[in-house]
Amino acid sequence: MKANYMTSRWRIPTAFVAAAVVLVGAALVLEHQEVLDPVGASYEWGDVGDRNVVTPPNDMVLVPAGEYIIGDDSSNPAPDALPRRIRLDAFYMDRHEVINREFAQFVEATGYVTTAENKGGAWVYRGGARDWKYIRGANWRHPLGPCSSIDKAINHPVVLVSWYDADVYARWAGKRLPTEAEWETAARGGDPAAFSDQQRPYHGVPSAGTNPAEDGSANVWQGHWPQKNKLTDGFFYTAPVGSFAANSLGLYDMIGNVWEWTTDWYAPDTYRAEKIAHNPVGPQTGRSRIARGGSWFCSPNYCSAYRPGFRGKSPPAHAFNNVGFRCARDATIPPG
Ligand SMILES: [Ca+2]
Repeated sequence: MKANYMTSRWRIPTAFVAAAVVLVGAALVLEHQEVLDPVGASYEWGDVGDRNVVTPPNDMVLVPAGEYIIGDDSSNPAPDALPRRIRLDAFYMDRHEVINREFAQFVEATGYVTTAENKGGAWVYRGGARDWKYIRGANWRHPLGPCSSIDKAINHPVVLVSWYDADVYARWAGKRLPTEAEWETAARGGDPAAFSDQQRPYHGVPSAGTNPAEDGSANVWQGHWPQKNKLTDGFFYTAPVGSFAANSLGLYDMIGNVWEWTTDWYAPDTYRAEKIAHNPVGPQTGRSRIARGGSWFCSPNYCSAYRPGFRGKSPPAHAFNNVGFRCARDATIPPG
């Protein structure tokens, strides 16, 4: 009887433990489904399907000096981006976004610790109907949280970098971040005539007349967020740089993939300047820095910023897993 007693004593907790395991397991499954279904469920950071992309060199591309028109020429123009005439000196622009491999070299050389690492977390989207969430342990090495990695994404743009991180990297590299006027001019292919054709709202990026939200010509979100990402472009999160056609200057991913920090502070009236500005740099101070180009998260119903004239912005200390950067340099300094 003693044995039975012992047995029954053990059977009860075993049953409880088994039930608890089942409940916890079910909760985890539900949590998993809530966070990751119906879209994004099976994607890890760096997934590229059957794509085999050769990473282009990150040499710098010359954008010629000239007089340009910038501003939102889409069919639904943003009120803070009225067409504006500017004059720019020649400058160089990175051919592609700064990738994880490059950022890792910077960190190895300098011991730099990013804003997200110092804060202990950052803003992450990982699929599903939940919007952005602050995740502890998310940083450039862990784009979806502490259990994720960039092992498969070494040639993808670095993300979860604050404006400060991007600025320090650029100066370490002997470069600087582009101004928003430079960024937009480069995104338009450096063509003074590119603005005038209203029928070609996506001209220059990546090719005239395309709409990445429909044709997958850049890495954005095709379909209605959050229910459906058709993945016409082949990527849920970031894509390796060079996965899509370059614009007419040879610059990759000016639209989509990740937002790109620029030097300018945001002000709603920057584009209302009446005079032709020479190398405009925006206001002296502000609360948010400009970022441009939209990202893999941009869908037609949420964000829809996948055009050269859309002025994105964010507080400079915030880091998101759809924001990165590329660098620029004065043309008077030859590219190294
Ligand atoms: Ca995509």
